[in-house]
Amino acid sequence: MKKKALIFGVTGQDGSYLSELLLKKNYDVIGVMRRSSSFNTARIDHLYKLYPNKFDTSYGDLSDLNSIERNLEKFEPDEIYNLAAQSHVGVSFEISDSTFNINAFGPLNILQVLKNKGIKSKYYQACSSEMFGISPPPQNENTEFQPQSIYGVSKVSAYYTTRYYRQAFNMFAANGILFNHESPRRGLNFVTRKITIGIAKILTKEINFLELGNLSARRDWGFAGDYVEAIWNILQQDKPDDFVISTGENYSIEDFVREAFSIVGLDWKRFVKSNVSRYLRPSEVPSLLGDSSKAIKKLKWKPKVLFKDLCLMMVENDLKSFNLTLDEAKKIAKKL
Ligand code: NAP
Ligand code: F7E
Repeated sequence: MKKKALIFGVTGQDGSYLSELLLKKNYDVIGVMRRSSSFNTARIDHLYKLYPNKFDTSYGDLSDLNSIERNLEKFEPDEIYNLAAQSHVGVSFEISDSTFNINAFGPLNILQVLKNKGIKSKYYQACSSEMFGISPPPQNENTEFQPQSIYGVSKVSAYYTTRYYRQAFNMFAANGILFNHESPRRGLNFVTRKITIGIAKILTKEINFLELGNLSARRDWGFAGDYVEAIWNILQQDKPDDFVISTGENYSIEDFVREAFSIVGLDWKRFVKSNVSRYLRPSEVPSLLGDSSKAIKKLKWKPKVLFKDLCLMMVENDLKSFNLTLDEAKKIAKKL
């Protein structure tokens, strides 16, 4: 039977890839989006056109309980994916109240409505490797949470809230503990995308150098397109459970910079200023490296795109947005 999915956070990186995946699987998809003063649908505009009868959006906000109630009662979805969040760790040091409100109270609001109204949707909660914080790598489902930011703390809260509703009220509520995942649709102020678009801007002389913070932190970077398959899979299990999703490889920010600049033939050291104070965080998560053995075994999931291909995909995409091919970029780089 055809399924209906409701996605909170549909305008974000993962929301757009997950919508595409579900639409290809013949779901009806309703995306909940908040009102914004400028258009925020660039990542999903193609879906309105491609799937006019299967894809639509509805206004709602995780901090607005009435809007959650209205959407859940109106659509009564088979599956709910809560991807909505203030997702920038660095920014969470500056706007901690709203980060906590959206990321921790948001899931509580949704789960309370589901329970109180007796709506039987399956529920997916987007949790994060940031919850592990300073726990040494590798990290898996049994690793202690030692978050280093309000973002991390808010996701720990969302994690336990989801488990609580599952255990206390027998609801199908599951957590995905996803490690960093990137793509050409990644927000411009996350470090990978900042680097790849920075290269295009250096080549087109829009900027002379790129300013970054701490280059020594290590991250386990995967491709968002692969990770939404795991997200979907988590809700297709017989029983609700929690899963770590990662590649099992980690690299430093410096490694990413070096690899990305080398794709166009530039020596990164000439174009990158590091340890720029405005990009340093009051507390850092030094090394994330996921152990996804459980997902590999139970979800039969594994990542397809790894570090080098991910870098190449993102660099090529950002060059393209400046009307440059890789060959043209290499020629310009030789003259810089
Ligand atoms: P993203 O691109 O920042 O998207 C976040 C989405 O949440 C956007 O659609 C945003 O809407 C929406 N949103 C924010 N505040 C909201 C509110 N008050 N009410 C309703 N919607 C709101 O994040 P992402 O990379 O796709 O990540 C998806 C989820 O996975 C997030 O929960 C994130 O914390 C988590 N996560 C991400 C990663 C990663 O590496 N990408 C890793 C682990 C966990 P606007 O477009 O209007 O801002
Ligand atoms: O930082 C360092 C920074 O902002 C990665 C989110 O999706 O993944 C993401 O959080 C690292 C950090 O991602 C700059 O200090 C250096 O060590 O790209 P990021 P994040 O903080 O790991 C987790 C799993 C999530 O759940 C989050 O939602 O890079 N870094 N220089 C920098 N970071 C940024 N943003 N900008 C810099 O200039």
